[in-house]
Amino acid sequence: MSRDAIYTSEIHNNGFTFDDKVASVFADMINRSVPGYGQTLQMVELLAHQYAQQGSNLYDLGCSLGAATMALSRGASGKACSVIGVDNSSAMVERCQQLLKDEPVEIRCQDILETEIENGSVVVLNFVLQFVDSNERLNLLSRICRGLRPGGVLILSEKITFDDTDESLRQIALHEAFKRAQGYSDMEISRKRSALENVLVPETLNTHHARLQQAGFSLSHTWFQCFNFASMIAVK
Ligand code: GEK
Repeated sequence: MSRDAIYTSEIHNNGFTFDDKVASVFADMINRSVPGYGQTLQMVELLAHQYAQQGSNLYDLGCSLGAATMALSRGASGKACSVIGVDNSSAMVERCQQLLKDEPVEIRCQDILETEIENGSVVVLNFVLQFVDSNERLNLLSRICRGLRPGGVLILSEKITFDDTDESLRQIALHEAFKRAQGYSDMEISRKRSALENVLVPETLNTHHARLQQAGFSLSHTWFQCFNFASMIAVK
């Protein structure tokens, strides 16, 4: 796995994009930046095992290098499901298709706002909705809900914010301590924070749950949280 050193020395004026440089170190970057990332993947497999319905479609929207796509595929094995990973970064998709070339999954280069969701039983948005324009989020979740079979689920993992300023500051400090413990320097942490400004737009758990309800899901709850990262499950 190539080590992420993108923010060690360079000046980044263009914000953050999922280009070839990011794709080439992405596995290392996400593992060392998102506390609990490995746990979310393990549980995507378990949740797919629990909720994948025979002969249905499973979607990993914003699949990057396909880690959650593989978790879906393993979790649903034996149920004749079609597993579809979608990402609009060609750098990610090319690597993903290469990495998963022997796996029974389809990887598409497409904007998830354009992906038709049909006959679904499990849809995953693993740290992706946070990059979607705020005005498009409800529409996307509504389309996902409509494309699910009854009893189907959405697994939604996100970086989150907090209404309480003190809690927010504490959780951000803990996340930064996590990144330092993973070997990132204060300079790298601060450059990455600036690059993600207005690119990754996090929201509170309350906002997410209210929107999931508005989108048509019958219930949702938070099954995981580590500092300012959380994962929810919403059931149609
Ligand atoms: C994982 N889920 O390893 N359409 C398609 N792809 C998009 C869009 C969009 N509109 N917006 C962002 N992406 C993965 C990790 S990373 C999370 C997901 C992170 C894609 C983008 O190209 C990138 O590959 C991914 O969403 C976000 O479980 O970097 O923090």
